[in-house]
Amino acid sequence: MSKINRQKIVDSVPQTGFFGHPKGLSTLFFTEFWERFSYYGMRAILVFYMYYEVTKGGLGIDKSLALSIMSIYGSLVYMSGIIGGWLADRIFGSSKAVFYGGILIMFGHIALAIPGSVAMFFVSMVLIVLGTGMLKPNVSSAVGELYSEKDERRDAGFTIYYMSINLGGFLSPLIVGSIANFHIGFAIAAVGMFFGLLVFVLTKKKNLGLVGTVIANPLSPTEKKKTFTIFGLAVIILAVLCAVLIPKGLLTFARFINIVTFLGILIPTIYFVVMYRSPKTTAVERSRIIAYIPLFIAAVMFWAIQEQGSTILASYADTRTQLHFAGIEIKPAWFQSLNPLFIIIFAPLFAWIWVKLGKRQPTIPQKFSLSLLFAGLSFLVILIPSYFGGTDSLVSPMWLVISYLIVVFGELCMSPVGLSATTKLAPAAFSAQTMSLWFLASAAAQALNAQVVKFYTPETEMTYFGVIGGASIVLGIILLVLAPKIQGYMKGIR
Ligand code: C3H
Repeated sequence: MSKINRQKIVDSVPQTGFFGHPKGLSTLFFTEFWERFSYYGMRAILVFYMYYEVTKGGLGIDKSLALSIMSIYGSLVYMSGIIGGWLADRIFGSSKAVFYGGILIMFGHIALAIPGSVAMFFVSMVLIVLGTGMLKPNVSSAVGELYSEKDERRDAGFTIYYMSINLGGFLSPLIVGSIANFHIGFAIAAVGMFFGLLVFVLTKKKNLGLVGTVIANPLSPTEKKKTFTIFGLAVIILAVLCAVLIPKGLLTFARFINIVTFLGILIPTIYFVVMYRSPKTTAVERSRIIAYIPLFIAAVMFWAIQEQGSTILASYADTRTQLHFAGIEIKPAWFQSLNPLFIIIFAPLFAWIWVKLGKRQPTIPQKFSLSLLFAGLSFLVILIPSYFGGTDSLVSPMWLVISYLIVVFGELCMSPVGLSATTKLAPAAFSAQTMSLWFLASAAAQALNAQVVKFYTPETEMTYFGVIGGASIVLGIILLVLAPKIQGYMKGIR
């Protein structure tokens, strides 16, 4: 997008009206709040819906398979952001992408709300994966469009926006998780997305001005024709392959999970190779790409542990934790609210610490290393009750609370730093795709989790948490040792 276009967009937005920020931030805040409310509300009960027996209202899927499906689901949601970003950049602009994405998501939740079968579950999964891929990266980039390049409120704007994500992620597991019937829970998620769409449609004209309406790099009519032909052919080939391979038993759940894991690793690798070898990438930028690789690997390790909060730890909450505590009956889904609650409480503290430390604050690689140490500790701490009480008796919910708290310290060293590091380290010719690259770390992490979670059973619990937690700590230490070297490769970026 040209500089003139950028300024024109900024000028079309009322520059105050939401906590001293552009008014458009309120539209994006509430749209994302409701989208995350629906997504995380759904995810808080989905794992239980999959593995609970049919008599208890579930689908009766094998637990280990259910945990893998949760992971590939999460991975695909982040991978599809590449398609969503592309559609916005080249065909209809981010505003329309957000709207269409929201519609797909709402129908995805409606599909789950209808008591049905495993088939309905997969229809919903496709709708939500595509819808979120269209909505999420485009709402995030719209936040960036609200501010001029020199506007100092930009970082604070992103922090407010991060709060909307976590406010949605905090409230919905409490509400959706308290409903005894899964389908009513999913219906609440659908209503949430409906409110998000309503906010977006009713306020965008007044608050967002031209934001999201400019197509950054539109396809020419010939390119459009070619793209639609390729896309149509790809859909037909995929449909035929599924129609042939599924009945013959050649495309099973397990194989599909393996394919997604493979893609989760392949796609970011291709991104790196293409960026590194591109003639548009300068020597300094090549050095920064080298620096970004260990940071990306660290991010994959971190998100692999953090995301197990909604799979392995959710199952741990359901089957290994005392759910009657201090006279209250705790719903297992409520534990999903802990991470966002701690983020809301501690994000301002971390922001304050970094400002206070100023130039003495840890470097980007050091912060990434810290986040791995915290992530590792969050798994090791769960070994304590098993070590002293064995894996047969139920443990106090406090252990999970402590684990979720520790991982949040890591998240606050990684998540806000990661996005800004990505934008700073990316070669100029690829700057538009940096948001997708960062989300791909999450996609790769969950693609790997789809394989890793298969090793979790109550019997293997201690080895499972010990090995993964230990691996994260070892990687964190290696990163700490390499930090000065990585910093050198970053060529002046801090
Ligand atoms: O969703 C995002 O864009 C980024 N994720 C976050 O901000 C997380 N802190 C959300 S917490 C979690 C993924 C969902 C909570 O309902 C739970 C992790 C255990």
